[in-house]
Amino acid sequence: MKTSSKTSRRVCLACTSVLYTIAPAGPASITSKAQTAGQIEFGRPAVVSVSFDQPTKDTSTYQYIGSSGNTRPFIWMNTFPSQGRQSNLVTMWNTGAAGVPTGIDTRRLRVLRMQVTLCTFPSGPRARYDATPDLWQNTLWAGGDIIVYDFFGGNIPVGIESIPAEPRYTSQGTGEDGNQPIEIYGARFNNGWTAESWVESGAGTPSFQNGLYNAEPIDFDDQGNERSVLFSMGETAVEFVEDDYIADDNQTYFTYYPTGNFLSDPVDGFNPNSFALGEAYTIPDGTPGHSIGGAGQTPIAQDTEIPPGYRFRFDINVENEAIQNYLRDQFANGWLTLIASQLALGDIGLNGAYSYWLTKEGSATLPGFFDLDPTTLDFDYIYFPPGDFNANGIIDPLDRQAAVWALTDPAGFEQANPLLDASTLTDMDGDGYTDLADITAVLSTVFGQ
Ligand SMILES: [Ca+2]
Ligand SMILES: [Ca+2]
Ligand SMILES: [Ca+2]
Ligand SMILES: [Ca+2]
Repeated sequence: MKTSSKTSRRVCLACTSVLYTIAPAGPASITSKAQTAGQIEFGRPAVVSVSFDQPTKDTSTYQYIGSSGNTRPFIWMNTFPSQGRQSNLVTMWNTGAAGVPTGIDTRRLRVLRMQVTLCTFPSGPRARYDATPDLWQNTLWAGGDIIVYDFFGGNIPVGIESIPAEPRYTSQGTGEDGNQPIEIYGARFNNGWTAESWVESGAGTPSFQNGLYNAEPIDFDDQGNERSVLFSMGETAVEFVEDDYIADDNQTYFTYYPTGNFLSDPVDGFNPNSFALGEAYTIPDGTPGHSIGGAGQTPIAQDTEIPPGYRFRFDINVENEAIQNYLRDQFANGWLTLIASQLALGDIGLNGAYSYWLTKEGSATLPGFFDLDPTTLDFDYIYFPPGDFNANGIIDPLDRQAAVWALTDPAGFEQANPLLDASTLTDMDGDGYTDLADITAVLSTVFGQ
């Protein structure tokens, strides 16, 4: 049972140096050692590993969950029956306190690997597992019976209406319909809030103000533009009215029911680019913070009901440059925020199959039998401070020759070490240009030591 928050930071000290040749002229001569005028020793960048066994702060985008220890991606404010992203698990990580450089030229940092794990609450409703992305058209009304309740918001069924599939609905086949992947996204804060200013205690920061969620999930389109994914599923075209309804018991109820028509102006969705999808995986028995009564877990199959206290693993797509840039920008401000979302079908009676997620408050209040960490985060990065031209992570005399090379032959410099970007390294003040001020800074930083 976890009693305190642990954050670890580890620098790889076993990194070896690699010798590269430095050539007197252009890139053409780099490949020929016979033509080298000398040698420069590039370091292999020290890899820094950071690990959190719980978020610094976590909450839900849905406003009535509170800090009771679980949270649920659910849709209650969407047009139902349909799927929605109105409620998501928001996790905020104080990376600055964990030693990740802040206030930096973000191009000097690169995330090599990032993994998140996320655990379902040990009780509550169950969603089904889906390991693959779904088309947004698959999230629309698939056809079937819609239960009519005794009044808007009521939960006593009084009738059933059979409504065909929404015209844009697309089946993805057996094993793919009726389940949804668990996705990780970035976050956009609204109304002036930030991860740092977000208040968890007491009433805390409200989820919704001035017509906006204070934290909403975002992705990046194929051009790298930020998008909110709150409405990525499109709006269902099932038309409802609130009026008198003659129920199965021949009584008349003033309630909300489907007319049998579809909305005339349905809104299209889009296929979001998640940062990662949740993957079922093996956890050995007895793994601290990842076991129930000492038992770990085994992978579950596609389309099976997700067990209670079950953990998913997410490998963030750091090779995507828009995601890489998001992570860098977050680190520069000292906080990384990630949002987990799983679409769920909800009906007007607020029924549906969805997942409760374990928050840090929930983890802390579980009986000792449930040794379950909430969301966890692990990542590796490299960083080149201004003045470090030979990429060993520090400023040393060997940077002098490398600085001259980067300034006079950037193409050859980059060809010799593809991890390095000469224009980034020579832009000492990070304003996007290499100019006289940067040359002066190189002289004082690298040659003035
Ligand atoms: Ca799928
Ligand atoms: Ca599916
Ligand atoms: Ca150096
Ligand atoms: Ca500059």
